[in-house]
Amino acid sequence: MKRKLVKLIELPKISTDGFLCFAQYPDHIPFPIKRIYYIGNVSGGVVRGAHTHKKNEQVLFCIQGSVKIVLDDGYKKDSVLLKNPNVGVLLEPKVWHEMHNFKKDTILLVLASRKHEEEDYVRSYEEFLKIIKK
Ligand code: T46
Repeated sequence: MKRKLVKLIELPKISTDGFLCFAQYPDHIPFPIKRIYYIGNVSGGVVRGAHTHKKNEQVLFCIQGSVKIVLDDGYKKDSVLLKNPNVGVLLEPKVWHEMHNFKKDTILLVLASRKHEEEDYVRSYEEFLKIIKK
């Protein structure tokens, strides 16, 4: 399967005293946003994620610090270091993802297309491979 795994989304970054970034649908985010969440204070060396979603679509922004996002569609892997608050990565459904190399001050902001539903997660890599190869 030949598709680009890392799809970056660049937001406007307005220089004020500091900066101001904004994201709105459909200009920057390709889905109506149903949920936001953010992750911080992650211990060094911890890997988060390690799952895929059946339907939920997301965009990840590292609004402080940096974090490496590893993407895997079952055929190939790619990664991106998020370190600019106005540059995010689109996380499409059925892409296995992991977050590595959190810094002490990293804050990861996630915009999601669906409400939280545990049944949307596939947390077993073997199950993920079965789903994408169907
Ligand atoms: C994802 C990556 C990028 C909720 O109750 N509501 C929520 O909206 C979320 C996101 C999580 N949770 C609960 C579910 C678990 O009991 O929070 C707990 C930790 O979630 P999880 O282990 O899935 O966290 P991460 O950091 O591995 O993954 C998260 C998102 O869950 C996931 O959808 O794509 O960030």
